[in-house]
Amino acid sequence: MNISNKLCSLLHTTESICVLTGAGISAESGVETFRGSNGLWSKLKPEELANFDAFMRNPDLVWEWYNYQKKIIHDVKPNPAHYALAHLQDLVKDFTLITQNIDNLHIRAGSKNVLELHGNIERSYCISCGKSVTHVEVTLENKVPHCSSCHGIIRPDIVWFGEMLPEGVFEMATDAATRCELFLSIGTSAVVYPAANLPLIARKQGAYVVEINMERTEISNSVDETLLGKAGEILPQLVKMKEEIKG
Ligand code: BV8
Ligand code: ZN
Repeated sequence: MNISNKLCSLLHTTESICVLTGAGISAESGVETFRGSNGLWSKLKPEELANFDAFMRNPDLVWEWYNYQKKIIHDVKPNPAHYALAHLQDLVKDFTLITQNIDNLHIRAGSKNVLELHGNIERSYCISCGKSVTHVEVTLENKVPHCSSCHGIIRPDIVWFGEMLPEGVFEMATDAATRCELFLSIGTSAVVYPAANLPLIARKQGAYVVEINMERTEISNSVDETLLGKAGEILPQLVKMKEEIKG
């Protein structure tokens, strides 16, 4: 894999790395992406599923959709890309991992203090009293779980289109993007905001921004370097370089 001298020397020296991941980092685990040729959204329309009104109109359908995603996620494992980032965290003093993914695979790979911009499929909460629920009983007949305290409807703890990101999470992500020396944008088409702003915020303050993706994206013209290829192949090589330097 050929990388620029600049990236090579940064890997030597930097102690401040910020990473943004998208669905592409989980693709090699067998989790479908959203916007690729056979992506999830090519079959289903996000506006019909991933928004609050759609949920209130048809909670059964939305729970069916998330249970389908949950089943896939329970059957897969983190891949070398997830493990490489978990290892990189131990090699760098100031390391922040920000993910748009809801699949919990970074946490399962051992990453700590992950900033989950769009929530996590393993968590749910009651829309009436806000009670957080980790494991919902969704039976065939009653597809929509109800709160044991107030009997309100329970929803997935996932940020839908038009919803605010979790309190404080985007602010911490922005802080990390603003102070890092090296920013890695991995496996994201960079079309969803405000997440897609983060690489641009990093670039604006002078970080070296590297995109690791299977294809060029909306931000390819605004980053310093694009490494085209699979995250599961590229990341272990980059982390190995960092490790050799650390000795
Ligand atoms: C908000 C949860 C503030 C559901 C998701 C017009 C213009 C700009 C913005 C907007 C607009 N209209 C509305 C908006 C705002 C909207 C938005 O950005 N819309 C876009 C789509 C136009 N954003 C919001 O609504 C956000 N909230 O703005 O709140 C607010 C609130 C109220 C009023 C005013 C303001 C909330 C966004 C959260 C949406 N929720 N998901 C669910 O997941 O079920 S977004 C969804 O897309 C996923 O979370 C996913 O993470 C995210 C981004 O997708 P990617 O991760 O990038 O995945 P994708 O498939 O697109 O790309 C994968 C890439 O990987 C590809 O490039 C592929 O080539 C590559 N790849 C594949 N394999 C590999 C690989 N790369 C490396 N290795 C491989 N092996
Ligand atoms: Zn409740």
